[in-house]
Amino acid sequence: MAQNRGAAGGSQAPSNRAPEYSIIVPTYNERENVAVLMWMIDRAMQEAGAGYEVVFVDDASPDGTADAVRELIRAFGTHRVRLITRAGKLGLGSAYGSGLAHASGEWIILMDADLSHHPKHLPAFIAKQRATGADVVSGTRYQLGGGVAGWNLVRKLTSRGANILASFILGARTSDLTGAYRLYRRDALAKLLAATKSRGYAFQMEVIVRAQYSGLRIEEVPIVFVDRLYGQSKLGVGEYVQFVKGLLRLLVGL
Ligand SMILES: Nc1nc2c(ncn2[C@@H]2O[C@H](COP(=O)(O)OP(=O)(O)O)[C@@H](O)[C@H]2O)c(=O)[nH]1
Ligand SMILES: [Mg+2]
Repeated sequence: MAQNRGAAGGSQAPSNRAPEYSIIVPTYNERENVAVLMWMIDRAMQEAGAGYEVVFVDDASPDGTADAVRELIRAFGTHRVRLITRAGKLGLGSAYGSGLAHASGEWIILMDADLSHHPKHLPAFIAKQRATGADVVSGTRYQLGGGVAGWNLVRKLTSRGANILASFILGARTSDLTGAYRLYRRDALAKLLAATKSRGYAFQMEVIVRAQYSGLRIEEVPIVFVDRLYGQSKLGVGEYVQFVKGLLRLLVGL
């Protein structure tokens, strides 16, 4: 059973076995966030009793995020923290792909670096995956126990509206299509990434809709999304345009 394989806690000696979970964290200018994030991930994964590694994928962040990650490698060890550096800002979709190519876990967790995806939810993802045998466990803001903190009404309505619209148009059964905090069976994620063409928030939507359409088992866990405290979000008008374009393309293409 998965429980037995995941017995390596955070404080135990490094083993040569692959970790059960690889947590891929794309970063662009997250210098202030990565250390706190790593510390909280380590605690959460110990609580879950799960062996893990964190794979940071940094796109030459001008703020020196990569150096902050190198310090974490020194503090936590090369079995716990890995750093993939890329030459420039190449986008989230390909960052997940680069992370996956270097990840050794059987299960892959994708999460943002800015603490919007709180590591305290990790044990719930893992418990759900272990209890149900799901291929994908998706964090949802839109079920009981989930939510958003720090957003104004306009942003809340935009996100909720986009989700309702997209669910209706695409027949999606998942309640949070645009969230990015998810756990995947490794081979499932590889196939989904290879097929997905959208960018921005439409990317997350395309991945989960493709997962549903290809018959993968999807479960959800409620998460509270907290707006970032440090650094800059990528949200802008361009994101909305890309989302609508992505939605239309999925409508005709899937
Ligand atoms: N490697 C990489 N990471 C990125 C890129 N764009 C955003 N990120 C990271 O992806 C995560 C989500 O980005 P964020 O700006 O917080 O998006 P938002 O929360 O939707 O506004 C954060 O960890 C960012 O640092 C990129 O082009 N390359
Ligand atoms: Mg964010």
